[in-house]
Amino acid sequence: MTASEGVWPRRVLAGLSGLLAGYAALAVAELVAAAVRPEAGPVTAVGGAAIDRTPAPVKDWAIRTFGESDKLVLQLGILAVLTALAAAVGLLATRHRRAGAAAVLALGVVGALAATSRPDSHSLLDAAPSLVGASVGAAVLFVLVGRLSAPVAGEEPDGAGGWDRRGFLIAAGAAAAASTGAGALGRVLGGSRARDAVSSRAAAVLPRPDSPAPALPRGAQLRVFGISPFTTPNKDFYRVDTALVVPKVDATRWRLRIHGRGVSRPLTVTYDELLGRELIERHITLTCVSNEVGGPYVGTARWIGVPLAELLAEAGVRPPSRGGPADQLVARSVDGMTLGTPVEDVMDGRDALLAVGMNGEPLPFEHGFPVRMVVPGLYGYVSACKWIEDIELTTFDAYDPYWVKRDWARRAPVKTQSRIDTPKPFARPKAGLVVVAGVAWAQRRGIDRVEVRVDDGPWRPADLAPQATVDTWRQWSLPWPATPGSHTLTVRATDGTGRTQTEERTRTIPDGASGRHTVVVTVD
Ligand SMILES: Nc1nc2c(c(=O)[nH]1)N[C@H]1C(S)=C(S)[C@@H](COP(=O)(O)O)O[C@H]1N2
Ligand SMILES: [Mo]
Repeated sequence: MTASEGVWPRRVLAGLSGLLAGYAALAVAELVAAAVRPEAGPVTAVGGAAIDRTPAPVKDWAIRTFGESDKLVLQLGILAVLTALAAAVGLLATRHRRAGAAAVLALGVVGALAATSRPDSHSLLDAAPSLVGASVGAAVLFVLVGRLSAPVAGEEPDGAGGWDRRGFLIAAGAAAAASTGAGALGRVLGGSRARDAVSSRAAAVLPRPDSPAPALPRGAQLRVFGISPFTTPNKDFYRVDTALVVPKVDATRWRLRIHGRGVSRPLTVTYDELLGRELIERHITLTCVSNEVGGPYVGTARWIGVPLAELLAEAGVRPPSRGGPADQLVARSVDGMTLGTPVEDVMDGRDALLAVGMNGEPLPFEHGFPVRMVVPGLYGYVSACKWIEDIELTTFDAYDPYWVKRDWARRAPVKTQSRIDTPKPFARPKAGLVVVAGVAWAQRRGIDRVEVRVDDGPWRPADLAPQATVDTWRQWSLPWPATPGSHTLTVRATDGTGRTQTEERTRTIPDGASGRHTVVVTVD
């Protein structure tokens, strides 16, 4: 064998050794994570830590650009980086075997630091998956690369060509098979927790609400093709959260704790206890502060839940206006997210809910099963904690929750907004009557008027569907005698206090986008 023949495949095999070491490390790590805590697995932990540390403008951009695929994109990115790193470490190891193994261990330390620094990490044991995985990975690399550089009796020990081909193949095959076995076992074990959660959801039976949602007024749903349905089906409801893996919570083991300042009777409630309480059902429109003007992160559901104010009152909580010492309610989720809501808002008589149901079924996992908060009138990040497990009464001075630490506003009531659903941007309708239609929302204040302007023409009042409640959006439509050419349609809404949506455009950060939605169409 000549040196050149030997060198090329060895490079490739070195890269392959790195990949196999990486594969072994991840598989073992996931197996350990299944035993310790699934969220402590390196990919989830590093991804979560990356999300935590992403500057707000970048996060905003990612939500805008990738929409709800942002987390898939992140995971694919992590895998791509890991693949490149693993191959590089393999190449490094053929020159310096120890350095290669040390590099794998160093990556394990990164994973361990990420896992233990997550807000949902409560134990140093969360470092174990990454550390154990990396140790196994380092050993695999050490052995495989050893085969690649071991001169074998009978072959010329010429340095380049002398290596233990058979030994390498056997070791590589064994490593691949063992890793696959470990990974599969990890999946089975990890899956059992998720299965408990899934069966607890399947077994959940929501009682009929004591106070069902008032029937929608006739005509609340306009018959216009292309308009957002008044009630957003669960499968179409927008999803915004930082969870790389949707938390699967077993409702039979779930508890909610209410404690903190001014809580004279701290409470812990179970899922069954919540279902046994007075349940109310309300249509409420939920909006994300990251929604751009005209954007998709808004939806209306029929939420079933327990009035939160009553539960707080039982715990002895008084709102600041009645002398209570806490002005901020901090909700914490099982994945360590924190959201801060004004206590005054939750207790001022609005339908603030600990929601258990969404459009007639138990909350979907993506939307917070078993229990989430819903508070009409506030953006989701200051009110709508999914997978909630803890409510702490505190003050705005004493504590900044997750998004506030990242420069979003402490208090964020929903801004009056309106959206043109149809025609779509760059549509090419035929000249003649074109129906312009959409939705407008100003939760807590209601919508009084919606107007549409064509190009620089006068504002023309749209026909409003009857208002369901001040907490829901309102559909509107306007027949427009469209003339050929390019036209800009603009919409503006006026809320129940008589204030018209501002023309001034602002970014979503810090407290929600303002400005008017426009759609440009070409009439043929
Ligand atoms: N645990 C948790 N709850 C959360 C979030 C989150 O990231 N984690 N995101 C909030 C934000 S920003 C919004 S807009 C709403 C979105 O709720 P949805 O995904 O059910 O539409 O959930 C809120 N609750
Ligand atoms: Mo949000």
